[in-house]
Amino acid sequence: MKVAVVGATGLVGTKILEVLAERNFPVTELIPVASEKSVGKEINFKGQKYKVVSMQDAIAAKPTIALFSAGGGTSTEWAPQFAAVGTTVIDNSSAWRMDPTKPLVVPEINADVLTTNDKIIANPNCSTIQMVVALNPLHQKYKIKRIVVSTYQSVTGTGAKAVEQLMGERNKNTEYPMAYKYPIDLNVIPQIDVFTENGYTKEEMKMVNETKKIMRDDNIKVTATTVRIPVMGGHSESVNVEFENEFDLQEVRSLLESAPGVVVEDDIANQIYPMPLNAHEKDEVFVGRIRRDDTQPKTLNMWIVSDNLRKGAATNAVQIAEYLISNNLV
Ligand code: 2RA
Repeated sequence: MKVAVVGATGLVGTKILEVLAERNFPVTELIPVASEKSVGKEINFKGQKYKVVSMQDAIAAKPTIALFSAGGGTSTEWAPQFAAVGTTVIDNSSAWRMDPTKPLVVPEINADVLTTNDKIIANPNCSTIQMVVALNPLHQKYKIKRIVVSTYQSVTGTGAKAVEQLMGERNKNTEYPMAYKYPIDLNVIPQIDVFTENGYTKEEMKMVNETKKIMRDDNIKVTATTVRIPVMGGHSESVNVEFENEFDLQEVRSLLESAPGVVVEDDIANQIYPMPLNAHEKDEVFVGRIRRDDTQPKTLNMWIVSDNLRKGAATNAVQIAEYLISNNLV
């Protein structure tokens, strides 16, 4: 299968290539695409060198699937042009996520919405993906009423420049780019993306809106505070969730232990709980600190950690592509 990776030289694009190789995705021809300045650069895929090509050349090659991670502007301009030649685009940007004509997919939850007509498929925001993977099995059983989430997000979510800033500060280098307005090492920044007129950031509103679309329930109330922290391995989330119906804590644990894509790490007697250090380079969503919120009925607290470059982006996108193949949708 001809597969294009658009944004092939970025953090997520590079991870997409890794995941495609790891999962032995049936790539017969790889078409790496990046900005004009990167055209001609060589990338490695499964021990073979490939030259980065332009968007126009990639479209002319008519790939079956194009995995995009190149920002919203690029996706808005170019995804329809790939779709016009019959390519199915799976896009990591926020450009199409809330478009009512485009599916927003986490395979463990709502891949059944996909049809052969879907030529542009949106990959949800990383912080949304890990939360809904953990919460969906509980929603199915107890029906979620309200979610209060605070996130602790890796600098890798911002990209290579942010990683350079963190490493530069930490190693006391004199030269490094500033991805943030403030120092990030030994600090936390309570802002991810720009502020909107309601005082929330775009990142927070992504969690609010995408959760309802993926879980197909507009009645779910979500309020979020998203924070950038100086770690590499993944995003962490403190989630307080109120249900319509009463739950049993042991049953909650069992539901999570048997949930697709979830690993429960919850043994406080031995200080076992999820951490980005352990989630790094893994594809699962790790859940721990599971406990009842005694301050109000039918309410639970939990801690959710996942590698944002993997399940939060590359792995989820490749899993969508795998679903398309296994269900003859491409
Ligand atoms: C972030 N979720 O972490 C956003 C985009 N990757 O910055």
